Amino acid sequence: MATQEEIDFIRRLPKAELHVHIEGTLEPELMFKLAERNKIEIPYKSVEEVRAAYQFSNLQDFLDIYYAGAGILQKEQGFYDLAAEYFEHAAADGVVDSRIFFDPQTHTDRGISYDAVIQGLVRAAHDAAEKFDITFSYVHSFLRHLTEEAAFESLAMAEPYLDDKDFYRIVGVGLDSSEVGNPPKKFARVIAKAVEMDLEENSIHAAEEGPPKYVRQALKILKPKKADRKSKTLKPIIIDHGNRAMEDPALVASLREDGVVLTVCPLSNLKLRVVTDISKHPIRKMLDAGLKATINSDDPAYFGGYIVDNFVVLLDADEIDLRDCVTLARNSIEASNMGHNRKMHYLDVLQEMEDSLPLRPVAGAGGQAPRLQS
Ligand code: ES4
Ligand code: ZN
Repeated sequence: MATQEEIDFIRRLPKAELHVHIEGTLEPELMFKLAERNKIEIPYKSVEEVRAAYQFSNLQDFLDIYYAGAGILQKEQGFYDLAAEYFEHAAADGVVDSRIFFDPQTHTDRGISYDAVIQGLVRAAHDAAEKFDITFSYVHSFLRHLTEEAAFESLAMAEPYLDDKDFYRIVGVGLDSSEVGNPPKKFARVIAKAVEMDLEENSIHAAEEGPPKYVRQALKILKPKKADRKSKTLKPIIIDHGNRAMEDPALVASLREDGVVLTVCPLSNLKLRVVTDISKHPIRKMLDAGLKATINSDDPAYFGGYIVDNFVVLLDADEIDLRDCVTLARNSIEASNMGHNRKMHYLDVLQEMEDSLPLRPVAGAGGQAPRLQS
């Protein structure tokens, strides 16, 4: 098991969280509070009963419960409270920048205005930025089980908020929800439209449950066109999850060559049975293949932990050591969209923290990976 000192070390690592769904941060306690405030009946008697219901056998199983939970969010203040609680957790875990997905269609399809959603989320983010050392951006995600047309309609709702980028910080679009049968190419045109609207920091959930070819499709959609590549500073290509890409060696090679960032979510993978056992998690293979993996919490209220817990579950299983933790944190800071000086500062901090660690044993010497004692 990880020692307290090791957990503290991970917590102190400056980290960017690149993959968290704000609706997935709805803790049962807040669920009850909002249900009472909005006079909504929920089919559970207690917080414990809700937590006990969070047993999933696959992604769809989870999504059904997740969308039902999100139905409790009704007003701007609810979205504020939701995000405010997330930022408290994130800051306590050493997150210095959050790239947050939100699912507008989940709310607008039941009559909640886009304005209520985004104003609540953004107000909480600015309050958090004042209170903590944290910056943020929002990613407008499309539900891939719905139609392309619905995604176009949803994208149009974001338009009034795109001019004030400093305030709203909607920086890109995402693609989430039921993956198998809803390949990235279904949304190629709407993502191209988003790019025309200057939404460029896009990412696609791919090969969480779906086949490696979905990652190939996603790369085709996300790769900047040659003309754009020259004129603009290069942003990394981001694939959310990407687990099953590891089944395809040629794909792994191209992910490495293009420096594609993978936003990996270990507790999510365990809870949704993407892996049967943490020792079967692809993170080790990803790191050994030189891929830019990062660690993220996905839906922390549903999967049993925030970002530090996601590092710790891998450390506990000896899939990674503390030097890997530094690498993973460094990958996240490098991939984040924070300002240059801020980025350089955190990279310096990470270097110092890495230098403070005991050296790894020489390969073949039979030594154990270094641990920190408490
Ligand atoms: C999600 Cl874990 C996961 N996968 C796909 N879509 C999602 N939306 C929220 N969590
Ligand atoms: Zn996700």
